[in-house]
Amino acid sequence: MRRAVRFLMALVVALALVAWVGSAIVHRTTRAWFEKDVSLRAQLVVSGARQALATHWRKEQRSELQGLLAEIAHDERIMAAAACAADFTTLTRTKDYPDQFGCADLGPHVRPSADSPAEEWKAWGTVATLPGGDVHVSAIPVLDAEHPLGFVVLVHDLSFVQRREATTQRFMLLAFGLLAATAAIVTIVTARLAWRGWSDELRGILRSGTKRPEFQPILRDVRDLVDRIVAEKQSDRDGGAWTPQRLKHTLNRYLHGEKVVILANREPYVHEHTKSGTIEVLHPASGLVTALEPVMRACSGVWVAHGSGSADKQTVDKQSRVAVPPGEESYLIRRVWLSPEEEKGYYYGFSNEGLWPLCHIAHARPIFRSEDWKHYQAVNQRFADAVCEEVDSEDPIVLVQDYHFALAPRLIRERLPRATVIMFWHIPWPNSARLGICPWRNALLEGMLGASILGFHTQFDCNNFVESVDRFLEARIDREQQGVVQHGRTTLVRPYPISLEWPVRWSSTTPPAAECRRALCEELELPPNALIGVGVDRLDYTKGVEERLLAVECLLDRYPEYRGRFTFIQLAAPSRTVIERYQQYNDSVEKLAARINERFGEGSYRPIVLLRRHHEPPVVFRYYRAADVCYVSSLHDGMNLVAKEFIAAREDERGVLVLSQFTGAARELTEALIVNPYDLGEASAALATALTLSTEEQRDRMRSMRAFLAEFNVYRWAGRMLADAARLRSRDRLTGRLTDHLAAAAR
Ligand code: ADQ
Repeated sequence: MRRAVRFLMALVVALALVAWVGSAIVHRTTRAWFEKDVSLRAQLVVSGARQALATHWRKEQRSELQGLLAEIAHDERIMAAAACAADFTTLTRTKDYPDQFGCADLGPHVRPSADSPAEEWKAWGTVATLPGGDVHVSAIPVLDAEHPLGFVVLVHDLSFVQRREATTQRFMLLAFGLLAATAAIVTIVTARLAWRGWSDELRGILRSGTKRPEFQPILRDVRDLVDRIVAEKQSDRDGGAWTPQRLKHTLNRYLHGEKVVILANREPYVHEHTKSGTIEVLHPASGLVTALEPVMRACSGVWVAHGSGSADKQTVDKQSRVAVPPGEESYLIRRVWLSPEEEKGYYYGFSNEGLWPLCHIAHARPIFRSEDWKHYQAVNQRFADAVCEEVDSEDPIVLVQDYHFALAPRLIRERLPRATVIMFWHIPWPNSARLGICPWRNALLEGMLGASILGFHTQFDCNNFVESVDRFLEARIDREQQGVVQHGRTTLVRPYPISLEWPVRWSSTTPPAAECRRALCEELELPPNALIGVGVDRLDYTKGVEERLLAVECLLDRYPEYRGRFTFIQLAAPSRTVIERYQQYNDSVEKLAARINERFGEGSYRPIVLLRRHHEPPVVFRYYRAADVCYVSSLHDGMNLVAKEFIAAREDERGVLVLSQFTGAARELTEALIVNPYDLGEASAALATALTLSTEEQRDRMRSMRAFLAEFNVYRWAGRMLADAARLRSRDRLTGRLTDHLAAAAR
């Protein structure tokens, strides 16, 4: 209806425009015609009366001439007439003859010059406006046997022309309007009939599932379009920023209260025994947990994870579940227990000595042992089973997290064929040549393709994955849909760059920047005017901690003014310490820090403060807030949430982020100072720039990055992924019903 009104309005405007232009043309054309007619008429009148006129003229019979003119002026359209002598004096004129058309004024138009011969005399006419309306004035020569006697002036009333013009215009407009309206109605009716026929046909095909080959491309496009429109409409309706409420709302709409099951190796809350015999709850240092925990708090459900804390077993119920967060209890952790051999083979071995270095370009050699692989397979099966025990429908939504569970999507699908499994890979995906190192690459790819959606941080990782499938598996790549089709099932491969909750809850409980700074300087015995740099990492060789410390050394080397003033604080949570490579890394970082401190330390000044322990998030946020610069120097990183946390912590819009170009975050946080961490000259120069950046420049950069993070937060990340999954599921449900229906019909 609205569309029809809009169409009619457009039609009316178009018609008005056409009518306006049309009437101007009609006016000009008819006016020219009428003027020509009047001129000819005047000449006819004069030539009809020429004989009599010439006779009275010659005899200078003025009263007879006057009578003749009065007779001519009897014509209803001729208002007045005058007879002018060859010398332009007035011989006679009718009673109401207008003064402005004097013989002397008109004469030169008839006779161009005083000695013009008879053949140069010519009739002349013009239109003039009198108070009563327009008139046409014609001056026509009167000749007597080739000898000019003078000329007659006839003044024609043109009001009849205006009347006729108005009538013609009215008629034309009416005819035109009728024509246009008829054309519009015919067009609308034809279009509606055609549209209805086409959409009936399409609907019929969609409903019946008929596989008419000629319609298949159109149907796919229509489905895509409908999906996209629905998605856009939904997000428009939700509107505004992504918040926990909006995520909850989105999930309620799509999932109708069903719970989400997350499978991740790391649990968000670890219960540990303390030395004093009590139990404490710790937040592990993990980017995955940092990102997913707020999502889980927003949408509830079950988080299936390895129970790794020393007091974990004491805090669960009979089903190995515990409600978290402490005091809030909005979702459950289902803990899975692993034997030390399982943990060694699956976690430390295959996951962290094999897959982790395989996926990161950080010059660590991947180690693949077949015993580790066996454990990896078995543990994946155990976790997949645990997930299947926790679901509450035949087609649940399951979020499988990270490289510890590459096989789980297929294992879950085997037990729950209708599940919508989203696998999110938090680390980079290697190119196919590098993946080729792994003896079980095909099994990994097959396992992951059990998912309905495969998410990576960047398009680059998606491309690498698709290229690997193309190289190693029998599968079709659907580039248009960004998917892989295998055994008739499609796995969408999409980028979903992860982020933080916004605002980060620790930010609101952290004291203001000046206070954090003062407390920190006191604690570390730094002078109040110290320049502070900060790094926050798990102690992992991919994080480039060595390169970072070397860049600080280079800074002090090249810019001596910072010696004694600049202190770099490295918070380093020990990680995977069972693995030899990590022990070596720990040692070499410690040695390096000691060497730099030895070289540039003086009195109580030490340029590097290495705090090698786990810090709870509120403490980490104090460091972020106190710092002048945060340096994230990963050699390769899926995203890197430390960079985003630093920005989130800086409500004061101060501080500078120096960020490695090899992080996923560098693609989003473009206002950071982006560096190649291997290039110590460049990195140290960036640190020096950061320390001298004006407060306005700091503010502008921070403001822009904070605005980005506020919009692209973790609720959006989860919301988009879950909404995509839910849409896939409703489509699968439809297809499932269709298949059942067709199967029943075939029986
Ligand atoms: P991680 O490799 O764990 O994550 P990252 O994204 O940097 O890396 O997150 C680390 C988290 O641990 C942050 O929340 C940080 O505050 C915390 N943390 C680090 N050091 C700490 C310390 N000393 N004490 C306490 N907490 C500390 C993986 C990928 C990343 C990806 C995330 C999320 O390797 O690329 O960004 O998953 O997908």
